[in-house]
Amino acid sequence: MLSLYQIICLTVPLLSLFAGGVDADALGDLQAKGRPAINAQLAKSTTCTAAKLQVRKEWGDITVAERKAYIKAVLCLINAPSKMPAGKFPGAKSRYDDFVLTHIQQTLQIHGTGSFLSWHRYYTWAYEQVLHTECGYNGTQPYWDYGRWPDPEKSPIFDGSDSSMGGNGRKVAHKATSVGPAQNGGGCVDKGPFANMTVHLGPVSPIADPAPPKNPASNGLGDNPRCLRRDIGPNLIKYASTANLVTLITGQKDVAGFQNTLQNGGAIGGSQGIHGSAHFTIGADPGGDFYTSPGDPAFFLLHAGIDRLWTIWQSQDLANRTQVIAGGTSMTGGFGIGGGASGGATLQKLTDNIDISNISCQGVSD
Ligand SMILES: *[C@@H]1O[C@H](CO)[C@@H](O)[C@H](O)[C@H]1NC(C)=O
Ligand SMILES: *[C@@H]1O[C@H](CO)[C@@H](O)[C@H](O)[C@H]1NC(C)=O
Ligand SMILES: *[C@@H]1O[C@H](CO)[C@@H](O)[C@H](O)[C@H]1NC(C)=O
Ligand SMILES: *[C@@H]1O[C@H](CO)[C@@H](O)[C@H](O)[C@H]1NC(C)=O
Ligand SMILES: [Cu+2]
Repeated sequence: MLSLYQIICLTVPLLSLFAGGVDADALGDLQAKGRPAINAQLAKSTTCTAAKLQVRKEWGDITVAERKAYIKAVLCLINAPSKMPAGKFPGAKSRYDDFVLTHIQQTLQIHGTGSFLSWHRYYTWAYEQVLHTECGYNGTQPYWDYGRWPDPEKSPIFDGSDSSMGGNGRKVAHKATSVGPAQNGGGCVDKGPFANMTVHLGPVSPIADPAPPKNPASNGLGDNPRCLRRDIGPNLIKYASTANLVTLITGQKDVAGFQNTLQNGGAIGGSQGIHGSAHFTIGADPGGDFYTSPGDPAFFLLHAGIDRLWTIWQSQDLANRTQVIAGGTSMTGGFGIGGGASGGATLQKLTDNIDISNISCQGVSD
């Protein structure tokens, strides 16, 4: 386990710097503005040095060969056996499912809490490490810059080509959900490298129409084989426009405001916030399930994008924004977004451990 303090100080400089000079957009400008502060910190560090930088890039800025190498590694995880104790979690069939399982089990402790940003940073980093150590991948985790692709079905991420993260779901008749209108898919993903992917875990909190089949176990951890579905369209991603991303970063001066606006919306981000709008842009099943959403492999591009936003926000005032967290230990137990102290949560501390269960990576386990 790492403490929240460690994850913040170890991984910001190592993991979250991004290619310079690529984006001509306003978010890229903020990234460039914050870069000197990060460079200065790197120059002072003996452990997080420039030589160790892993530079993550937007999917649209990597070559087709690089996309295919990433896809190949993800398929390797999907085809590798689970490392969870045999028989304990019947729906954890693959090594990929181990990640989904971990997210399901911790959902209420890692959203709307003090660890939202850092837990997902560590989780995405662990995934990137496992792609390296167990699947021979030598690139970095690509990210999704939501504002760059207002029509996501036409983006190289979701265009259904063999160098995409798969296409939309097949267009089927379906109804609006609680978070937005019916979009352009709704059925099984039938184009690209993840066509015919089988999802095993969940659902736990499905909103998709038509509803996915119920999991045989009430905790969603039973085996429930079904196709990967998506319902991609432009209706929600507009809340994660470049203008809104910039407003988030320039408008929020403390980490509570930053993380809560990101997750909760309000004036920007619609009813679901920028984070939720990106998730529900993938939608359907399991992408639209709060607990099971990592079951869609585009999840990790999405969360590398969240990680990037956090880093850009931090870099605008690095000294004040690196070792700070705010919020409680449980989404439902008080101190959550807008919540007061009640229901048994405590305030999260930087010394609290961050736990990604049995997923071990580079010598760091539990
Ligand atoms: C990284 O992996 C790609 C695809 O497998 C390969 O072509 C390339 O040579 C590798 N690069 C290094 C530096 O090992
Ligand atoms: C998906 O399954 C269908 C029906 O079994 C099959 O025709 C198609 O070739 C499969 N596609 C991929 C990419 O495996
Ligand atoms: C940190 O924030 C305080 C209060 O806003 C400000 O006075 C100070 O200059 C900031 N520190 C740095 C290093 O920017
Ligand atoms: C982690 O692995 C250990 C040893 O295999 C096992 O006893 C424990 O139950 C596992 N934890 C989870 C959450 O699966
Ligand atoms: Cu999550």
